[in-house]
Amino acid sequence: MSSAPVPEATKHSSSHDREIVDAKVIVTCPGRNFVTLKIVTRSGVIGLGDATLNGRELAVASYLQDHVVPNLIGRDAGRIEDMWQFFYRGAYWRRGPVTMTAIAAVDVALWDILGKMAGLPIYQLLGGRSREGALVYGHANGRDISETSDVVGQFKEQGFLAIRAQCGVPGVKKAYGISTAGKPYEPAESELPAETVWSTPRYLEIVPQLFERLRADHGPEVELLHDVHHRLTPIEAARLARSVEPYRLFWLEDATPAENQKSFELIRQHSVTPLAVGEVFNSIWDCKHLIENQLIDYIRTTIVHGGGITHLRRLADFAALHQVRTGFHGATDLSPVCMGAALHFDTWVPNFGIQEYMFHSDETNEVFPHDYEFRAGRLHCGESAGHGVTIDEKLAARYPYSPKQLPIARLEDGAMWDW
Ligand code: KDG
Ligand code: MG
Repeated sequence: MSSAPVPEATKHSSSHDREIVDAKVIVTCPGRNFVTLKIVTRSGVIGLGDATLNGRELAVASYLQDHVVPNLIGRDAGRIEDMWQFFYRGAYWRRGPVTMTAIAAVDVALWDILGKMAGLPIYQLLGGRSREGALVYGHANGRDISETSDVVGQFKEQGFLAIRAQCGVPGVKKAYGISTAGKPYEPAESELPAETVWSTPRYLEIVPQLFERLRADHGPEVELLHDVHHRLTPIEAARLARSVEPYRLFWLEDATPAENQKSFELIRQHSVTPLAVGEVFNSIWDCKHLIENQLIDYIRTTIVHGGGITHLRRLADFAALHQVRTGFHGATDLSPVCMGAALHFDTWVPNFGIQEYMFHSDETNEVFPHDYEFRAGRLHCGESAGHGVTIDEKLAARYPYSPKQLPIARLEDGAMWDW
């Protein structure tokens, strides 16, 4: 009796084929530093995961190299959940940005492998499409209000429906988010942290003026966002959130540091401006109180710094119970590998809000060819199996690591402040 033909997908997914035979950490600097984990199975399927933590790249590379890679060899790449639990629950020293970024790199590489073995894009593995494209916001910044307004106009012309706006603060040297003339904004620019000076009174004066002008120049429809970047105390944040209410922001981001999650109660008591937070979080525990008490509207923790697709799926489902939507971090220090994975997630997740989108440089895009594309205000993930982002390793090797750290901020009297 002849046996029935084995379906293609089954043929490619025996645990023997899925055995991990190689794992490699690739550090490259095509314009800025990126760390990528490459996992290879016995059947030759390759999965990639982003492991970039801005200014701390080599700490993650070493965690991966010394503590993760030796544990990967010989394991079944198809046991994604068990692998996540192994690296999270199995580690006595758990959580923290370095560990969770390393776990994310493994997790995303395994989802990439699973997609390639199944012949399906990751959004299909997650449960299929919830939307046609992910609404994104770009970054308009200018040295003063007029310049920022002009840049907002340029983004609108390019088709952006949502735009984050930042402007220089008179009397403040190197305000957050403002580039040196003509260049895209990149915060990590020197080998040791650059020192910036912060003035809350000057900042609180200018921001409402900025948004008043943007609404006057650009009308009511465009979605406007703003990032405080952790600079205010809770009561100052409440004051800012209230003062920009007439200009209907899509969100006010990182209005105060969130180590003490309860501090957001103070902002909520005073304002209906929507709040976003979480790009520096790395676990569901960092936002449990914020979400359960509906103190925020958008959670920004993203794939690469939050333990990968497996953990973010859990976080997004928990957020959905409380009407909190996703708004993933997407600065240029997260590699195209993270963006590819994030866009599959955004395409699936029911409680999607928005996705941040800064443009990677041409060199970065050449090292990381990808199939996602921007059309009419939205990013669309591709249909390739996996997450749709690859790496040109020969080209990557031509860009050696270049040490760079994020700046620090001091008050005008010299005391350290939150950057
Ligand atoms: O590495 C730090 C940057 O990713 C951060 O400063 C960017 O706040 C940021 C944002 O919202 O993109
Ligand atoms: Mg931010």
